[in-house]
Amino acid sequence: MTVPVRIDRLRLRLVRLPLVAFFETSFGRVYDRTFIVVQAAGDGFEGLGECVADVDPYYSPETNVTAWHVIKDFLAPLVVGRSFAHPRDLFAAFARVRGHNMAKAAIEMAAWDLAARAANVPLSRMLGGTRDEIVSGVSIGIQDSLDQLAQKIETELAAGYRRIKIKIKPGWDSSAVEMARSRFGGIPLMVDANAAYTLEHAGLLASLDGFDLMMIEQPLDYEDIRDHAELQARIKTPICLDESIHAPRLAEDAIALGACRIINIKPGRLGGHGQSIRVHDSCAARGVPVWHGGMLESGIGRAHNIHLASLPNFTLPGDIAASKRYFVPDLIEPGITVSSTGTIRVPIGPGIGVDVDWDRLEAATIEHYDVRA
Ligand code: NPG
Repeated sequence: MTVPVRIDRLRLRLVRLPLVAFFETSFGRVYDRTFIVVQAAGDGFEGLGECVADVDPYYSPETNVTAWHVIKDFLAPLVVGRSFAHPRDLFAAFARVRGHNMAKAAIEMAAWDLAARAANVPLSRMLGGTRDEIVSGVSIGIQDSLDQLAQKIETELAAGYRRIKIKIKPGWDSSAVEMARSRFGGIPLMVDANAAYTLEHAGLLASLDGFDLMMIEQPLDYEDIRDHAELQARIKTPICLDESIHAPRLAEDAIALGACRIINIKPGRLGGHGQSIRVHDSCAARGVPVWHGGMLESGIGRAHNIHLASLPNFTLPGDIAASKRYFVPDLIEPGITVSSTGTIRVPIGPGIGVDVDWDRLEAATIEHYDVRA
């Protein structure tokens, strides 16, 4: 099927928004989020994308500064003034540029939104989505105390979230899991290490087997696929890979090597919706479930994620939660909401199907840059 998309102009905005509450991973603590919003215009329509690169290169090698540079100087010239038979063709058009998936994804996803708006269909339909609501879980950062963690878990369970993910790092692992299990019983529980361990910690990680976790996410370094395979052979808890999987081929290799039994899909990490669908499909063909990660996105990126997570092999609750957990107000109005049973409705309007509050976006913009044909 062709879904023609033409890009006449790109506008980049560097945006900063304060977070409602700090978020701490094994990389450190953040209080606000700085990111790039891409507006892609063509044929009288405009699509939006959000770049998930951060201020620092701790989660991935990209930062806002590298993404801005790569989009402006290398990627934009490859697409502005051009027509494509389908938005998935943008990734191939970027092939000369190595890496920089988050920069590529921001443009590619804006092109999908643009194409879906021009075709007057919800993005989920164009992506191959099959459900009208998704099941939502939360990611709870590292806290100052176990009591604080307990309070957060209690609040999120009361809000209806269907799975709790606890961030762990050496020194904040078994005690946090033990507390969560003893206070909250058999809740759907998982942990995310953000690559904070090495194989030397295999004994400690194996000791988590007793807690019946749904999975342990990215325990080892992002290049250690073989070590993950060795670890998986030594522990019962399924390993889920995130950081390590930045190309469809790596997902196939990791599964073939037994390095993971679950994969986290984030379109920013993979280079956009097209690459994410490839990973989704190859996992489905291999009987490996996927779920949708989160990168503290504003409502723009969050809406994209919801549409993607409506595909059939997203069978586990993801990290896509309500806007109010992150930004009050969000860049979209109304924000994304979660029902009392932990579900989010997939927007049904054209494209990403949410309304940007342009005054808010303008007020949050630090810098902008236009590329025209
Ligand atoms: O709810 O959006 C969310 C956050 C989910 O834990 C989450 N994200 O490692 O997956 C991660 C982590 C993250 C957030 C990583 C921001 C990098 C930046």
